[in-house]
Amino acid sequence: MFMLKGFLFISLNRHYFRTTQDSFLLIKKMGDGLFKIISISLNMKQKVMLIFWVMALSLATQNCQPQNKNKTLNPDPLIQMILIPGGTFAMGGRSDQAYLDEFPQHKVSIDPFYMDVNEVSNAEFDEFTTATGYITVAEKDINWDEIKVQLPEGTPKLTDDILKAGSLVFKETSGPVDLMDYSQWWHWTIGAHWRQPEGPGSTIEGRMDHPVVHVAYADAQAYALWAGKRLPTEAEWEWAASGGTMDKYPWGNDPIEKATDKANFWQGIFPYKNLVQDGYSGTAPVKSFPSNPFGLFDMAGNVWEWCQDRYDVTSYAIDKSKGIINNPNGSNQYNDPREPYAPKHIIRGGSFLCNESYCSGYRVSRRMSTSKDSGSNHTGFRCARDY
Ligand SMILES: [Ca+2]
Ligand SMILES: [Ca+2]
Repeated sequence: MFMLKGFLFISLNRHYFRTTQDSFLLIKKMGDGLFKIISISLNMKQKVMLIFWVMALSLATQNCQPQNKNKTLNPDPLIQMILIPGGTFAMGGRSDQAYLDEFPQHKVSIDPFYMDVNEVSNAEFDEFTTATGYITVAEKDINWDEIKVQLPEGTPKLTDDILKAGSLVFKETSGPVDLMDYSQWWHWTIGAHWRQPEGPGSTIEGRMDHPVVHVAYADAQAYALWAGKRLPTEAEWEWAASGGTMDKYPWGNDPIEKATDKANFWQGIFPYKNLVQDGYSGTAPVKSFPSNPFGLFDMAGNVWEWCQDRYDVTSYAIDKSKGIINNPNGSNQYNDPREPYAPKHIIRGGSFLCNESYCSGYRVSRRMSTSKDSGSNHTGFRCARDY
């Protein structure tokens, strides 16, 4: 929704509506700054104004897009994408290891769509920022007015040094800790962002084929828009990870202790003893492990991946009540009783930090959520695209 020259336009799926008692106007966005009139009912005076509106609308929305200085960097969005076949499947908990929010299992049908073969790499994200000048959330100082609404009323203002640009970085603990207290291993690190994953002094040099990390939801969306893609829905992601099977993991049903050649996760005791039996203590280059039956790499482990959907603990129950649901795209509200003030989106697939004692994020049906403005050095994304 946006205002233009005093008129309110309602936007929905690239369509823009304006309606009054004596007129109706429907415009569809065909590309950057390009609009097509789909339906119109106007009097003569309004018709005279129409050309001006469409021109101004084009200019206004061009200013809202990441500036694309070099479109030839992404000549074909389907490069490195795979067509995922449509199908109907039982979404949700598929083993006795499933958490409460993975239930109820419910029938979902998915239309064919394209999915990135690999997690977006540092090299790919670098092409995006070079072409557009985009600055990620983690590279900007924090606006207290924006985050205080996510905190309980009366929370005192954070000090300016904490509000400086930064992100969350994992550090192993020296020994066993309370696994409910994630502040033991997650550290707010000023100066940590995608080019400096471990903070000042670190670099992605030599890691350009690793997945990009420290991306917030808005960063992933901005990249996807530039690439002519979008984020997958949670249902698309689960269907894609399943490879069309009802197996527990993207690699099949081989137990986790025999899967060190299947995915990048944590072997040993979290968060202080990483045995690195899979060869990687942190991120691995994308495609380092075998693909799943649909040809997708790292659907289990390496980095968590953002999905479109808002996190709402009730969304599966609501979807189940509708019978077989086609292409669900999640809830229209944020609803996590554990963190009621934080707008959280779904992340999927687990990371190099996942193991059996903590999150088992590499299971196909495992759901996790994170605040939309938070990045960390184990969260990235991949994109989807309509067929
Ligand atoms: Ca590992
Ligand atoms: Ca992954």
